[in-house]
Amino acid sequence: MTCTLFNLLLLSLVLGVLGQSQPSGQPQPTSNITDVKPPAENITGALNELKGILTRMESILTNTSENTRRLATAVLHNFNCTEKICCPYPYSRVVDECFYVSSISLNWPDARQYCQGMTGDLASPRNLYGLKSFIISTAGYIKAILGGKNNTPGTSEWTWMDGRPINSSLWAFGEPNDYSGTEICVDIDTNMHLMLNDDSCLKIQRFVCQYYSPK
Ligand SMILES: [Ca+2]
Repeated sequence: MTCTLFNLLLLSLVLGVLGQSQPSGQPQPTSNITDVKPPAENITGALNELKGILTRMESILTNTSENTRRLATAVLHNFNCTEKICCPYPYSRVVDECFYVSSISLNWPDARQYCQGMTGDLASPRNLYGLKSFIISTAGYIKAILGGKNNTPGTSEWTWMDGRPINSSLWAFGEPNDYSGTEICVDIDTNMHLMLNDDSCLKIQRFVCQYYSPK
């Protein structure tokens, strides 16, 4: 009897608990859709994922830009070019200039005509030591005509073909000396550290042409 009473009390207690935890069978009110809000952790996760995507895209674009730059540099180098100038055959690129060292020998006026026939002129190097190194590596230690001249003999107004004054620190020791009294044309002696010399325009020598890209 005692056991039966205990069982009844236990059953009542369970039913009471179930009655509190579950709805009474009446339909629950439906929430308005505008009241539905995504959990904050989902928004944070989506933003982090988007941030990761943007970071990867930025990395891809950066690598693409760098690879494009390297490709352009390689193409320019392959075609004997820099960003400033391309050197068509038979010119060679020396720093940012294009030079050709002749195998034949001519006097200064004929050498200039030869260079102009190659869409160039006698060399007016901005990087004289670069040109000197190029001459030595391709032709050895030689003397060669350059595009420098004194258009007003008897003065020190030495200029390159492009009109720039010739730097006086580049003359060889004792030059220009106008030794023959007719030395108004410039040549280079690659044996010398200071390498420029005034010489007769009629002296037959090898020469250096320079190419100028069309403007
Ligand atoms: Ca001289």
